[in-house]
Amino acid sequence: MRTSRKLLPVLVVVAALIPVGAISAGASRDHHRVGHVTVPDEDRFAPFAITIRAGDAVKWTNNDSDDHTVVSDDAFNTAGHQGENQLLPSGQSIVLVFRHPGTFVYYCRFHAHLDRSNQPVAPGPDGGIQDANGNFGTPMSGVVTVLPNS
Ligand SMILES: [Cu+2]
Repeated sequence: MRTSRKLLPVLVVVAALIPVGAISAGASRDHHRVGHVTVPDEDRFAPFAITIRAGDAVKWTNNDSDDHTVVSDDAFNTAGHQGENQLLPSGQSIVLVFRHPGTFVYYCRFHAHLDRSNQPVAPGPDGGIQDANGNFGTPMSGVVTVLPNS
């Protein structure tokens, strides 16, 4: 206890000598910006494509009454998070931080599946939602582009 009381004035002086710029640079390294993707009250990700910088995060929020998922399409992913397979329950959010540049292609496994070329395709009559024109819609998928943090 006596030792720490003696050290306190020294620590205050040391802290005062650290340039303000060094403190804010350290703080900004931990504070990443967040890009937002929502599921509106229908089976799609909005926006479909989002661009962020390395070190930023993407937050998916499900505003639909149904549960959805965020599943990595590993054939195309170069931005990390290979094997990602997360439930995105109704009314909830998930966050992924992207540490390096590349692309993160993803889909919802409840409302799309991958064809032989690893492209997300609509589930069709076995689970798709048919519109008035008889179409099963756009497969529920999206892409995150991560640019270098320069
Ligand atoms: Cu879905």
